[in-house]
Amino acid sequence: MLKFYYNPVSVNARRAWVALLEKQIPFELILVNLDDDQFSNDFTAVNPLQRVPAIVDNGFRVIESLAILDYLESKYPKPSLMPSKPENVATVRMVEMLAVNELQPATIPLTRPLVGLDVDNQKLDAAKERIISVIQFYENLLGNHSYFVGEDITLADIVAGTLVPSLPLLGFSLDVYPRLKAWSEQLTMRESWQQTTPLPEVVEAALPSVRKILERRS
Ligand SMILES: N[C@@H](CCC(=O)N[C@@H](CS)C(=O)NCC(=O)O)C(=O)O
Repeated sequence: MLKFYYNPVSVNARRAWVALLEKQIPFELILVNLDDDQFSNDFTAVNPLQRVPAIVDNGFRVIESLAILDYLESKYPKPSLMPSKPENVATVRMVEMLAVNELQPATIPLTRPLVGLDVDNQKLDAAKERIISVIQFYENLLGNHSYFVGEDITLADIVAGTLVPSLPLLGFSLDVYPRLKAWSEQLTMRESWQQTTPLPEVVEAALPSVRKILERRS
């Protein structure tokens, strides 16, 4: 059975987890405690970069969440989470890359105070501006559709939709983005989102390890 290495508070892992559930792929959930278990010999053998997520499927190892999503889509094409029309492929990729390269890094300055780390006000303001640019772009892109590409969920919704709904928890309201807010509420009602939402006590318990990770990266 496919092995999925994850941690419940990892956004990177959650996008792969949601895709596994949406595709109804049977998998074994393997917890990697981010309080240094990521550096163990066993896990380093799975991912030499020592990060979650990782999967091993029939002995084939994949690291990097977006690569995992592409692998799952190719290997388990039904139900499809990737459209085929060129414009739609581009839309999915744009949404994914903006989430991973722009939005996710911009949430770090907002997260730092929550784990007791200081944050430079200039960096905080720049991060907020970045977040506004991305979510305004998402808001426009959604138009009157239920999802980024029409009426069916795709990888775009999974990647952005495992980040955007957390923005209010970081003090960033979605109230002035009504389409994105409705999209976000609709996604969080799906079984795959409900199953992968970390419990508040799990988040609370993970704060010291999140702090250590952020300290190492700054
Ligand atoms: N680009 C990677 C990022 C993976 C990543 O940073 N994972 C974090 C958890 S969200 C991690 O395992 N951090 C452990 C550490 O930094 O020690 C992906 O998309 O899979």
